[in-house]
Amino acid sequence: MAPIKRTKFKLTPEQLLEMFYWLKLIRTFDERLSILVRQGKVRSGVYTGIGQEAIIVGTCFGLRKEDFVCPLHRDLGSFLMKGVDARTMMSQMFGKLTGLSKGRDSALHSGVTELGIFGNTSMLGANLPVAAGLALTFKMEQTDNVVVAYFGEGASNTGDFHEALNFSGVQRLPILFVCENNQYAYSVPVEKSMAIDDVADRAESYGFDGVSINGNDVLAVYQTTQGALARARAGDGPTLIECKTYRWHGHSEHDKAFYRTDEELAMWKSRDPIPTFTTYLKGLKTLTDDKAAEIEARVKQTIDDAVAFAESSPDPNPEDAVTDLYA
Ligand SMILES: Cc1ncc(C[n+]2csc(CCOP(=O)(O)OP(=O)(O)O)c2C)c(N)n1
Repeated sequence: MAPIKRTKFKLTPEQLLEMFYWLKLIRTFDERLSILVRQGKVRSGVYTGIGQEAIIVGTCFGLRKEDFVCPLHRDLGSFLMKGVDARTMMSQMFGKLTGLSKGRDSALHSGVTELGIFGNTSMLGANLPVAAGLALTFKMEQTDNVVVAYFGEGASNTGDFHEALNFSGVQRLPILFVCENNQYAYSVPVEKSMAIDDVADRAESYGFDGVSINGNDVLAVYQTTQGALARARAGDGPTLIECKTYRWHGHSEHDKAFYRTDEELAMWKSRDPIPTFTTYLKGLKTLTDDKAAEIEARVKQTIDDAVAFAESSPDPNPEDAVTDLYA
C-alpha cells in the first residue's frame, strides 16, 4: 500500500496499525498490572506509565535490535517493544522463576543485553552516564547503533544528568536523551523543581539540540526521534527530546496522588494519546471499527495469556537467590 504522504518519515498503513497495537498493548499491560496490585497478586513496586504510552511507542518504533534503550521505572513498554514477550514480562512483575531475573529482584531492574535493553537503576539520573558510556562504546567500535536513554524531568535536576549530557556533547555521542516530562517528580510539581519551562533548553549548554514536543502525539514523537536517530547514526551527536505528558496514576500504585486536582487530571485525560491517534487513523480510513475490535481482542488475549502463564509459573527457589551473582 502507498505510504502516508504527510509524514516526513513515511509510515505505511500497516505500520500505523502496528503503532496502534503497541499503544493498546502497553496501556492494557499497565492497566492489568494496576488491578493485579489491588488484588494483592503483584507485590513488587509498580509504576505505571498510563497516559505516557506515545513516548515509548514513538521512540521505540523503528529502533534496531542492536540499538539500546535505557528505560525508567515507568517504561515497561520499551521491554515489550524491544522483544521481551508479554508472558516473560508479566512473570517478572509476579516475581516468578519465568521472569527476566528469575524472581530475584524487584520487577524493575532487569535488562536483556541480547535485545538491547539496559537494566534500570534506582538512583534517578544514574542511568544517564551509563547510557553515555554505552554510546561511547558504539562510537569507539564504529557502529552506527544508537542509545535511547529515558529520564523524568525530576531526574534532569540531578548532577548525573548534567555530567552525562556534557560528556555526550563533548564526544558527539550517538545518544538520544528522552525526557518524559509528566509534570511531577513523585509529589513535586515541575514549577517547584525547575526555574525554566523546558528541560529541552538544557541541551544548549552542552552543545547540541534540545526540542520540546507534545509527548502525547505518537507521530510527533516518532518523527522527532527518527530525525535525531538519523543524525546520531551519521555521527552528528546527541539530541535531547523533551516529551510533555502526564501520568494518570500516582507515582506508584501505592500513591493516591492527593497533591493534584481532579480538574488537572481530567484536562490531561482529554489529551489521551490513544483516542487522538485512533481518530486520526479512522480519518485516514486506515483503521475501521472492525479492525480496531480485532486488535483490541488480540491485545486482551495476549494479556490474559500472560497473566495466566505468570500465575501458574513456579516461584523461585530460595537456594537460588545468590546464583548468577559475581563480585
Ligand atoms: C537520586 C534519587 N533521588 C530520589 C529518589 C526517590 N525517587 C524515586 S522516583 C522519584 C520521582 C521521579 O520523578 P521523575 O524523575 O520526574 O520521573 P517520573 O517518576 O515522574 O517518571 C523520586 C524522587 C531516587 N530514586 N533517586
